[in-house]
Amino acid sequence: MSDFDGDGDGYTTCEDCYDLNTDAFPGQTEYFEVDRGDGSFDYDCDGSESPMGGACQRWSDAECDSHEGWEGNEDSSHCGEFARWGQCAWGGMFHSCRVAFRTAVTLTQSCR
Ligand SMILES: [Ca+2]
Ligand SMILES: [Ca+2]
Repeated sequence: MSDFDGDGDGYTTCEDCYDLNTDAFPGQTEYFEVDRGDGSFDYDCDGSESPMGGACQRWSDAECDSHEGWEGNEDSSHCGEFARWGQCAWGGMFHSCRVAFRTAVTLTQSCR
């Protein structure tokens, strides 16, 4: 069983974090809007679900204005769901890096 490759993506069950989807394998570089089949968006098998582009909150004051990102923390809570994306801006009542309201659009957050 150790060298079995159920989905035929070239990775055996030892290496493949999900052996029922050819898009899920170690080193996957694409992002996906639907889960891989078991509710997880960890397509690249690194053990976490990372949204494409990152969240505004990941950037400091100095970096914030030069990025676009997702509203909220950089976690998997919006993978596959609609989320706010836009130009990041520092400030507001929370003194943090957040999506500037006027630039926000609603997109499906893709992850890997
Ligand atoms: Ca796979
Ligand atoms: Ca991952």
